[in-house]
Amino acid sequence: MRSLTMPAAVVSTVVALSMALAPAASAAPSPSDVAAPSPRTGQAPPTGKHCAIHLTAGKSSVAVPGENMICYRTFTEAIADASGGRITDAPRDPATAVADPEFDRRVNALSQINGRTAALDEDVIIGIEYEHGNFGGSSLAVAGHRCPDNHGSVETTLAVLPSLDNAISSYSVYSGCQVIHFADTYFKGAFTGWLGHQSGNGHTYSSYFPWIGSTMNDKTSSIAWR
Ligand SMILES: [Ca+2]
Repeated sequence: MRSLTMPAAVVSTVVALSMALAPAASAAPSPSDVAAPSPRTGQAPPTGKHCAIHLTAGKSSVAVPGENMICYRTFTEAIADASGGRITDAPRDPATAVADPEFDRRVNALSQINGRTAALDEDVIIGIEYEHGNFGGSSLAVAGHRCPDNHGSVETTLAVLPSLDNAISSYSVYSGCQVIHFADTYFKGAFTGWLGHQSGNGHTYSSYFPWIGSTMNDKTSSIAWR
């Protein structure tokens, strides 16, 4: 609001008028999770918490903080961790990264290591979860099995959300995987259905979901990839 100098009585009238109009404006559906794109995208300081969890072979589908999951102040650090040190210069916030086709290409390229396809126990980023709509706020980057079998079997599971529990509003899925979100831990309760590219089969494409939908918004407590 501009700085105004006017008599107190006029100010009171303006305030009263504003208050009278306010209910109609606030009654419009406006999910706070749908973050407006920042006009300063790329310039904003990092906000929130950015975690990386590894769910590859022999590791639990439950996080053990400090063992298979570490949280950071920037998305850059979380992606460096989740990618096994192969992507060290991702943007500091996830919304900027998602808007960059090169970031998408590099995440999907993790499935190829020096010209060969990654083994199932090698770190591949299979999904990223976000606190707000349009990939904003805090994030959780998940390293797990690539999805090699045309979605025939579940490859990676996260039975209890160690971060962003009941807080996910958008998500992306990589490395040819599909993903399903459940409202309760251990894959129970309401769910989204399997979503992502129609055919994985070892290919390296991604799918982006800027809004998980009102039914599941801020409810996810477990996730699986296939
Ligand atoms: Ca839940």
